[in-house]
Amino acid sequence: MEQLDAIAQVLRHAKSVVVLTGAGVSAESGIPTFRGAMEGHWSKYSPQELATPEAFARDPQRVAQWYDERRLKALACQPNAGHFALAKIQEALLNNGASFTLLTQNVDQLHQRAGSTDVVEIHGSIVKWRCTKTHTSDEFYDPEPFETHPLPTPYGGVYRPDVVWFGEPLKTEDLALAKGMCLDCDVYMAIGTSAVVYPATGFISYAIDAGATTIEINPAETILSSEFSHSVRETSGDFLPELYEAAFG
Ligand code: BV8
Repeated sequence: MEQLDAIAQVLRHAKSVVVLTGAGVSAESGIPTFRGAMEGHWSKYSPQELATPEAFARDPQRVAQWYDERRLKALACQPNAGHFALAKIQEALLNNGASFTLLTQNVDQLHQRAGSTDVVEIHGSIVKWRCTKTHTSDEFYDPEPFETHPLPTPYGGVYRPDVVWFGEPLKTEDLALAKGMCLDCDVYMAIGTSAVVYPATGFISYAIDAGATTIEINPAETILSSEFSHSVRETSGDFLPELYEAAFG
C-alpha cells in the first residue's frame, strides 16, 4: 500500500494523536529555519550567540533587536498550506472523538493563525515579551519595530523575549502534558524538525513505548528517520493537504 494511503488509514482510525512541529513547517511561509540551508538563522550566528540568557546579559541590544526582527517577520508572513491542512486534520480528528495534541517548537504563532487550537508553544512565542524585573509577560502585535532595544517595561525592567532559550527549562506543565499524551497516543507525527533540540526530540521515545505508529514528514533525512514507522521525504506544504484529503476528504 502506498505510503500516503497507509498513513491516511492509520490517521483515519486514530484515537489519540500527538504532533510535534519544527521550523520546517514555517519554511514555506518564508520564515527561515535554524539549521540546514544557508538562509537559516544559525548559518550567520551560532545559537549560543543569540538564543541564551548569557547572550542577552552580554548584549541585550543585539539579542532584543534580532528577536524584534523575527517578531516583525512572523507578523508579516502568512500560514501556508501545511498549517491550514494540520488545522483541518485536528478538526476532523476531534469530530471523530479522537484527541489531538499539537506541540510546536515554533514561536511564530502561524499554527494559531491557520486555525489550530490549544497549540502548546513549548519554546514560547515571539510576540510575547517578559519583564526582566517582574516577569510580567505582555504581547506585542504592532507591526512596527520597538522604539528601543531592549524596550523598557512599565514595571521598571526591560522586556526579554518570552521564549525558552538554550539552557533554560521548558515549562513543567508543558513537559508533563507532552509526556502524558505521548505515552497514551496511537499516532505520533514529527513534522519539519531536524530532531536536534532536546527535550522535544526525545518525545518520540514515549510514543514508541506506547506502541504508537510514528510518522516523520521532512524533505531531508534526520538522525531519527530510521526510528519512525513511516519517514516521508516530502515538504509539509505538499504532504499535509494530500494526507487530509486521503484520510478525511
Ligand atoms: C533544557 C526558542 C534543561 C528560541 C529554541 C539533552 C537533553 C536535554 C537538553 C539537552 C540535551 N543535549 C543538549 C541539550 C541542551 C539544549 C539542546 O537541545 N541543544 C541542542 C542544540 C543540542 N536544550 C536546551 O537547552 C533546552 N533546555 O534542556 O533545559 C534545564 C533543566 C533544568 C534547569 C535548567 C535547564 C531548551 C531548548 C529550547 C531552545 N529554544 N527556540 C528561539 O526560537 O530563538 S530551539 C529552536 O530549535 C527553535 O525552537 C526550533 O524550532 C528548534 C528546533 O529546530 P527545528 O525546529 O528542528 O528547526 P531546524 O532549522 O533545526 O530544522 C528544520 C527542519 O525542517 C530540517 O530538518 C529541514 O529539513 C526541515 N524542513 C525544511 N523545509 C521544510 C522542512 N520540513 C517540512 N517541510 C518543509 N517545507
